[in-house]
Amino acid sequence: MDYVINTSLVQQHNAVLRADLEADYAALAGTLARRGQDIEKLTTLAQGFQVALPSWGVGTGGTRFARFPGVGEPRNVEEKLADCAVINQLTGATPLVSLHFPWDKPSDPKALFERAKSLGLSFDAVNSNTFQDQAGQAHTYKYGSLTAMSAAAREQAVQHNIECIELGRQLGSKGLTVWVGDGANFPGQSNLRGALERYLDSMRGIYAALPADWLMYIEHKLFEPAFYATTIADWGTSFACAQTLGEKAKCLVDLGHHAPNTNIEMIVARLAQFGKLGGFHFNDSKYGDDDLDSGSIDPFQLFLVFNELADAALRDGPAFKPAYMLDQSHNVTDPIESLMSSAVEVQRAYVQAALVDRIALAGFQEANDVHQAAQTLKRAFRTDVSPILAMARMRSGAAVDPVACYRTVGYRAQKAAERPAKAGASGSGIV
Ligand SMILES: [Mn+2]
Repeated sequence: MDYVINTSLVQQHNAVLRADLEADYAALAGTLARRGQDIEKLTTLAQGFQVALPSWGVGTGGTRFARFPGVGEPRNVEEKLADCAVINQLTGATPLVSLHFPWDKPSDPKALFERAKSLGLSFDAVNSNTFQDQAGQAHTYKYGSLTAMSAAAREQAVQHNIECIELGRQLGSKGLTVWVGDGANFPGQSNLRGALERYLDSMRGIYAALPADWLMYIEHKLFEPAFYATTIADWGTSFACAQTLGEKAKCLVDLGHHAPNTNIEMIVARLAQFGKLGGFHFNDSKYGDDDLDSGSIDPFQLFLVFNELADAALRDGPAFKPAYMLDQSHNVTDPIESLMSSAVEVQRAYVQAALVDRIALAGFQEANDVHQAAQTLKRAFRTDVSPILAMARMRSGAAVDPVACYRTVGYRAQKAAERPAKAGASGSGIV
């Protein structure tokens, strides 16, 4: 395997922090033992956690006002993979990468597959892009893609998705995520029911091209770029479409794609109950689709989402396996640092949710002991599981402190020298 960071540097970093970590770990083990919880089981759980990286997240993102590029940004999909490999090497939690076409379209899919494999990476769901026009494209998506009035534009969008499936198949992917920004900016612009009928008709064409062992993830988003009526605006529409299309169609929950104060964990519970929870795009937000780092604004919400996932896993068993992916835009931080911290925050919520005493919780719910039921969740959320996460990393050969290690080895400075900026090459986006 090709390690991007010299493994001896990671070991040196860990050696410095090892004694402190072991002391913190032993203290937490004692606390958890008094609660009847085995820290070793939690550490094993943490070691098994995986969340996919978005290829578009390793370049600096931007807003609709401006993009302020960082130094040493990846300029092509191979360089994006190298950055993803760093994140995985130091966190031990991100061996999967989600590609976005045509941004990441490889000239030689087999070579890209082999390159990823040599870096210890494989490919999660691939993403299609019909929310912008590509150079030389025959039909514009200005007025929609899968829902466009133009049959030729719709067909072009369907064919692009089918091409994504074919590329993904060659890369070992097992899923296609479809997000369309289609909708209307003004009342009267579009017949609301007609647009959804066209969407379903287009999606049937894509669904028919899915290999037997693939899933199609339908991603909803409340608004933007359509500001009046987005065709797939909410989980209800997404659910209805997934039900209509068939078994292989599932719903994808992007945390930022909801109105402020929406009870996202309840959406998660509903979709899980009816077998349509396909996966997640994790991020955080304050106002809208901010695409901020996971857990940076509302870590309690992230915990409550994982609390529902833990409940669903207990009810549904091993068959319940939603796909975990990050979807963030890093505008003012080093994207590698943000993605490492975000992977750790999602993993933290996963482990905290495993701390919930579900038997006690069920008892408090049964007895209508509202206060203690709420406190049962709070107690798990308040537990600082950092030593568990750090120990899981050390045992997996990753870094005790990923960001500190990353800064020590000087990866960004090295890339700044090796990767002179190339205008428009980043392929970063907000999706
Ligand atoms: Mn998303």
